[in-house]
Amino acid sequence: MSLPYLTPSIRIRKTPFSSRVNAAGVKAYTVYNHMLLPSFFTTPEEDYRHLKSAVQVWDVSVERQVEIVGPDALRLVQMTTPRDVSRMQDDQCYYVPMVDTSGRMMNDPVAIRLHQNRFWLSLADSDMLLYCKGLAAAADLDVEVFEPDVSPLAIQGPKADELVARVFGDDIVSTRFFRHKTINFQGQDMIIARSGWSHQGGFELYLDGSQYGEALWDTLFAAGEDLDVRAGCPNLIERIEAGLLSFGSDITPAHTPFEAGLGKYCDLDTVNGFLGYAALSKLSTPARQIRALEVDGPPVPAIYDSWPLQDSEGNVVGQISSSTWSPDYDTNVTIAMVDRSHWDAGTVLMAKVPDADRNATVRAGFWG
Ligand code: THG
Repeated sequence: MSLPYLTPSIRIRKTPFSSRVNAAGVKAYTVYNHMLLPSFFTTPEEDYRHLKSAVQVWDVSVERQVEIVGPDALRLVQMTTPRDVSRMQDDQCYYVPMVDTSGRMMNDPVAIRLHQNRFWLSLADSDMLLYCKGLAAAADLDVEVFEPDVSPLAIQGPKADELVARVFGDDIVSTRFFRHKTINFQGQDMIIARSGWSHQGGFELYLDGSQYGEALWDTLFAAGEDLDVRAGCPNLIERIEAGLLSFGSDITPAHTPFEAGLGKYCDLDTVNGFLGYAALSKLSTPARQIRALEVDGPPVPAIYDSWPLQDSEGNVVGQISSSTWSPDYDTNVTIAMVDRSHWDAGTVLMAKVPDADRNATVRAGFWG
């Protein structure tokens, strides 16, 4: 595979783990929240095989945190999301759509409640720090809003529990899905949650202090040598199979959370103080929505621009936004936005793949 170069620059931020990621032989990077995110280490296929059978350590520092702390912290978080965060426990994480006053998606972070008056928003790729600072200033809220020196490191794969047990103990392994506990590393407390951008199981450890990054990385690799622990990263194939949406690709500021398939995180009956409430209430019946589609034929080429989906008369009724060959399901797996008229499972559409027109069948759900 030949790839275009990414020119390094000071503007593109390094992470506390970059020296170790480079030493591990990263083959390609992308940029996310103005920071380097590894794309693959061997090939996407080999990374995928290994992720599904062993354990990987992922530098996901790009999941930058917006910290919101102070008496109005809950109020500010609630202004940004239709998910009701009022009953969130202080060891809890919520997947939350962040939605503007026109009812459109701005981001889809993991919100983490650390204390009653202290939250992190673990961002996808858009500048929500600026939005949150703007709201706090305009509404004269009693909060501080800033990006802390916190960088998530994900530990993912079927052997993630074993690795975490060895390094941090069985009590940490007992953490439930989307709950967090506190570990201590070299005298520094850090949050660890059972979460992560794969369906292979595992944890996200929120490195608290860049100066501990390399030592933390080395500790995990030393403890996991016989588990074949390797450097990894969010994997294109596995995340499409799992139906994990990528903000900026599958969902954009053009879409409502209902179109994004995130209606189950919109608590319009109970939410109080969400700024997009009036607009979003009028948009609760989507005209198009995220779907999993299977595309016929040999492995599809890499996708750089979305591929139109047409009906039998040639009308455009949707767009494929993510696409790849799946070795395990022996087909091309894709994520698309499809019009209501054509979104029922079993509907066959024509995908305008750059190399050929191909049949694409709407599925009832994702693969993994
Ligand atoms: N972890 C953390 N921060 C993140 C991500 C992450 N920031 C960027 C990006 N990923 C945000 N987007 C998502 C998308 C999906 C999920 C998490 C973050 C996710 N979804 C579960 C699923 O679909 O299986 C459901 C979660 C739930 O229902 O509670 O985990 O990965 N820290």
